Amino acid sequence: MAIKNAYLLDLLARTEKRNPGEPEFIQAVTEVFSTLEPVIEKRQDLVDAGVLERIVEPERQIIFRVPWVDDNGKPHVNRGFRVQYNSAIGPYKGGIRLHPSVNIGIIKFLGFEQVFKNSLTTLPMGGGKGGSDFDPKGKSDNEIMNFCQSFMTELCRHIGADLDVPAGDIGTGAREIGYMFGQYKRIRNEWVGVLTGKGLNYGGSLARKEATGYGLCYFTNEMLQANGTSFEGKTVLVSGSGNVAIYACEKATEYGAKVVAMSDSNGYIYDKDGIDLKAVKQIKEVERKRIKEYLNYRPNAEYHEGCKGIWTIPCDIALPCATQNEIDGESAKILVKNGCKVVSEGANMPSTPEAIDTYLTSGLLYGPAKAANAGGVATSGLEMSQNSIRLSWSFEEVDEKLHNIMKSIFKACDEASKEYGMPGNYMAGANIAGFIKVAEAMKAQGNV
Ligand code: NDP
Ligand code: 2IT
Repeated sequence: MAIKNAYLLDLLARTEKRNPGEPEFIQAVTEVFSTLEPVIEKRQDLVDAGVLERIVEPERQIIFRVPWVDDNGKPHVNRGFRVQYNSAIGPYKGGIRLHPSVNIGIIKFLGFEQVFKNSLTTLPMGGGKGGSDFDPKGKSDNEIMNFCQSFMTELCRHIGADLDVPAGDIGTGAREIGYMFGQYKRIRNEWVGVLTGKGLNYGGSLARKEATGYGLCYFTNEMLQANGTSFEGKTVLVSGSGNVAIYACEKATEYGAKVVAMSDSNGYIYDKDGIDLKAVKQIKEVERKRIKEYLNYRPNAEYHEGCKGIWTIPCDIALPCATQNEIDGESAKILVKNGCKVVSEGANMPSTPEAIDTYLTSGLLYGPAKAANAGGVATSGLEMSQNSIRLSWSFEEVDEKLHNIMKSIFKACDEASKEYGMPGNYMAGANIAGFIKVAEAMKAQGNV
């Protein structure tokens, strides 16, 4: 969607100039701005309070050296990041990404998205994100531990249970959170809920592991039902085969859909009879191997090199759950040509602007990431609550709360899209609903 408003265009140009070499950050800001025009026309008070100028500038950005030693005694140096983006409605909250592609622009875009996402969850959480260009692939447990301890040795000065609460993201799961939590506790000499996604026997929440994927399907189910359809009997593509992808596949299958493809950064599997999720869990969660191993379990399935090809498989519903910009304009057009009617995002910003334009002009149901994948951080919020009251809730209790949160997120997106004259454009609805709550809190707290 093109931006026409002169004020927004000018601020976007200034933001681009101040953040050179950060295309993903500019992409995320541009998308949000493209939907805010009707809001700033109605809410001059928010413009006058300088909210937009402040919202494109993170409150604090921390960059640090992470030295560690591999199993052969060789020293390595990575770069660590924490962007404490916005604390208007609660402590900074957001994951830690460990992937060689990580740089300040990637972490800043993720932090920016997190602000609006966390606002949509209905829970009191600000937005932040962190990570490192460390590549966990092929590393031993000992090397992962050395890295995580070094990373936390610096990070622990900047976070806290009421200040900034990191969690998992790409490359950071229960193992990494465990090592980071141990190091925090050792240095600070306090046991507090400073990280979420912890193990179940030391303060983790039931259903956190499943939450992003389940939440994605809960949100998508609401969107489907509001438009007179359902998951039942639909053919679904799920990209990725990590935490989000696995539990999206599980819940979509429970809802009566058939997931026929999954992927990793090397290639994708196509199983026309429906993915055997037990095999995927064994390969990915237990053995930490590549998705092509799937053929050892299901010899009739196909494996293809390269990740883009997954979007050429005919489907009704696409659930991108791997990484940013994984669906470009060309892939979006192929999806539409093959009959895809729904794209709902488990990953953060998985669709390029050209892809989003294709969804909107082709009349697809489009569930944008900051609404559709908010179930993970929402359940992290529930983990924080449980840590604070020193109790643990049952799986059913957490799952029910998650389900209700996802319903309310869909309702907020739907209502905002209608109120601001773009009915059915849930991207606009999510941006607007997420923005207004944060913007009002910022205005109320003065120019800080
Ligand atoms: P995982 O590390 O568990 O899994 C990531 C998956 O995506 C892997 O299959 C990985 O393949 C694939 N992938 C990663 N980078 C690329 C790439 N550059 N190209 C192709 N495939 C890639 O991460 P998560 O499942 O936790 O995260 C997936 C997405 O969901 C991310 O965008 C994340 O920000 C988002 N998200 C995660 C939440 C969570 O709670 N974990 C919450 C909300 C959003 P390979 O193994 O080959 O690298
Ligand atoms: O992108 C995300 O929302 C996450 N990686 C989860 C963050 C969290 O704090 O649980």
